[in-house]
Amino acid sequence: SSSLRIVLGDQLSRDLSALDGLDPARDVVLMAEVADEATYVPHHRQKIAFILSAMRHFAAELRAEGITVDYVRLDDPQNTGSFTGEVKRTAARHKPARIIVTEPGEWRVLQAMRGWEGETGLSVDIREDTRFFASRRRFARWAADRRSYRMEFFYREMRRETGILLTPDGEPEGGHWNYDAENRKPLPIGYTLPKRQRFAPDATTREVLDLVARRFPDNFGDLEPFGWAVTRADALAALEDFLAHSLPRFGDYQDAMKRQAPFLHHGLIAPYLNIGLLGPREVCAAAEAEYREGRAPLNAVEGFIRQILGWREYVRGLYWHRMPDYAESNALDAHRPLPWFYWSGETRMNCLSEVIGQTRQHAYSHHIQRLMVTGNFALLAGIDPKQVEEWYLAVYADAFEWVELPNTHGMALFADGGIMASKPYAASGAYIDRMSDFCGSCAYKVKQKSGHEACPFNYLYWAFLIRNERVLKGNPRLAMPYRTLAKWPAERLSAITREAESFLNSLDAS
Ligand code: DLZ
Ligand code: SF4
Repeated sequence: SSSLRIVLGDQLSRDLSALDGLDPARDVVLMAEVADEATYVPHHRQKIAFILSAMRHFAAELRAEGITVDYVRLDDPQNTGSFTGEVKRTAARHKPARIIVTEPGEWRVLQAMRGWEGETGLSVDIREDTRFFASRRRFARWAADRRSYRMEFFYREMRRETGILLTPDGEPEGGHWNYDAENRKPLPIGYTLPKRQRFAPDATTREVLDLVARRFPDNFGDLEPFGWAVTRADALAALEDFLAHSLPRFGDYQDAMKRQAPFLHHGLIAPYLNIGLLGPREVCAAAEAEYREGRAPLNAVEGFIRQILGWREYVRGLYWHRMPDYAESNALDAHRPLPWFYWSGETRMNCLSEVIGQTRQHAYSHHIQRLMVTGNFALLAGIDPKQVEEWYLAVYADAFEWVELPNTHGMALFADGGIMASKPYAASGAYIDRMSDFCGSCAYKVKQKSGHEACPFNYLYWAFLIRNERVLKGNPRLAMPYRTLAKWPAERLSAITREAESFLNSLDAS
């Protein structure tokens, strides 16, 4: 009997479980551009264009194979604007015997999917997303009985299970699991960065860019220049470009930041992985081959593979393991509204205006900028986690809730109280100065601790520790700064708190 197969905008993989066993003679694939998905957060315009264009290209590839695709466009007058509405409409049109879909990347969509049997009267087969190394069950088995989940241990199990970067006797390649200590170098002065391959929009992408310009004139973010790959073939070319020119130095300068240099040696493939144009297995295998063939050093390859085999799998496991409660915690009781400059980029703090500017231009900024600049500021300022999370989910082309939420809520904001991170990633201006060239041209002085010219990160850092003393003081990884604080007279502490409050109160909320 016939089945209706559903492919969501972040499920653009030919080996998707929802397409397993598809019979082109009888089955129909539904792909729908729906207003709900474009508006549940105010996405960056490039992110919307990227997803819609990739969806249109993927539909064309399925059709070229002889598969029937019912493709609903955003501006179709019949479009109901929601997944559920489009599933009902398509089911009524084709009268399939059942519906087959792959579990989605967001809790809210899974809730909707669970209502589809009731809505359509058809059986709905929600299949596992087999594109990940670790199933949700596999992660749950690891997480059972643990109070906190440290990525490093999960990652070692993944290495053991997959054999990636192991010696023939099952030991970690090179004798260590982790080479992070080698991966924290600032960029040398005058260093020439590799040029990155970008992809010129074709006719399909042009049409989508016009659509997005018309429908979302006021959303955050530049629409052009648009340089993302929107097909698997181009995503593979982007991967090749990264492996050949950027991977060898990826490790050394993983945490470095530089003005006007948003990409450095980063992979730029998270958007492709997260919508399904590339798979994590092929990406890890390709990176491992670079090491085995002697084209890239171990610290780079291990660092890169850890992001995918370790981090990416771990955050996804944690998301499904802890949702929906995970999103609700607010361990540091943070309630300040998101400052308007997160959207406008208008701030005299140069690090923030650089990173937000890159984000606006490219719907991208690299991990250390997300963690240690925009994330660190939100942490120190005590911004409401929900507002910060909405911003991260909206502005990055790679952001879907399964990956965005744990990274923001747990890693950047410590809002989960330490389920993910063993300490808050709080840092003063000195860290940003060491890892970037942002401070030299800043209106503030990074070495100044107080006064109107002082780098705000400096007093915000101490004010953060003072404000959260009750929750954080017992944390062994914060023993050093709390010992320092204990030596300061009470007037000094209250002066820091006053200075931080008055700075934060001067920021316009969004
Ligand atoms: C993010 C997004 C956007 C902007 N638009 C669509 C769309 O029109 N159709 C679609 O199928 N998916 C879209 N997506 C991706 C979905 O939001 C994503 O599948 C869910 O968040 C589940 O991960
Ligand atoms: Fe950022 Fe402070 Fe450096 Fe300015 S001085 S760029 S605010 S860290």
